[in-house]
Amino acid sequence: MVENRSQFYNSYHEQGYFVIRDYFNAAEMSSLREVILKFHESWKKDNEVFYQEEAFNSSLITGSQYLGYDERVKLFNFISSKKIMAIVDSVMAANPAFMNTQLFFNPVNPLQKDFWHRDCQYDYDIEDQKRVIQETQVVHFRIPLFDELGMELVPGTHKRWDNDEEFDVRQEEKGRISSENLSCGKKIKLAAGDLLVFSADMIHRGLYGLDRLALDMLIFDSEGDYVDYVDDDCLPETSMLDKIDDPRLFINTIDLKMKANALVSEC
Ligand SMILES: O=C(O)CCC(=O)C(=O)O
Repeated sequence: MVENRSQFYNSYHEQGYFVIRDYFNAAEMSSLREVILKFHESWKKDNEVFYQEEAFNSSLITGSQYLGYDERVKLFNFISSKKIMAIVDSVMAANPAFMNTQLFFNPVNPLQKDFWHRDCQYDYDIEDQKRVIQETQVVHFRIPLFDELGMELVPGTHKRWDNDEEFDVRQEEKGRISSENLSCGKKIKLAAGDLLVFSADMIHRGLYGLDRLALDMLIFDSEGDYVDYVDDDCLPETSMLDKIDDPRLFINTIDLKMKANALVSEC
């Protein structure tokens, strides 16, 4: 694992991603699937129109709206399990913090196309996007629950700015559209049990098809200014913390929230 750790670190920092095949065993996958499918079925019922018309993901999976106390504890324990923390620690700085979870599925409308983007483009203008990709990053840990076509990524774009083709396609400039193919796109097919780690700010798109249902965990470096993105309800309740084997990820976020709240009340 020590050798692998430096391989993971190098791949992530040079390419912006890496995949570990068959990382989770059948028992781990079946236990995860049980909790996630319970969430997904309830979420779909509650969001019927959105689901039918345009959705391709849901979020806040660890929140209290669709899962009970024990199911949430189980999910928190999966997210911060030894296996996942070993990978988090191999690619991230000293104090990784939990941001959110998302669940990606196929849109109901078969005409809806998968699209290229950097996550930061929804929050920052162009000049700030250029800055943000050079600073602290948010990392996606993606776990497909069923075999899927996976993701398409443009290696190296977690640290470099777009070329003209990439920019025009993802920003839909000069008559281009974000679902067009990119010449440097690399398709990463994924199977249930694989783990894909990739930078949220690299140019990427999910590939629709097969029985896609993938859990994404978003983790950020505590040095980054991301705590405002965290929904309190997605964090473990205080009474859950001693039921979580290694609650570091959540405690780091809770500490950041407390500091942010203290600053607001000082002003
Ligand atoms: O799978 C998808 O549809 C998109 C995934 C994605 O963009 C992300 O995880 O940030």
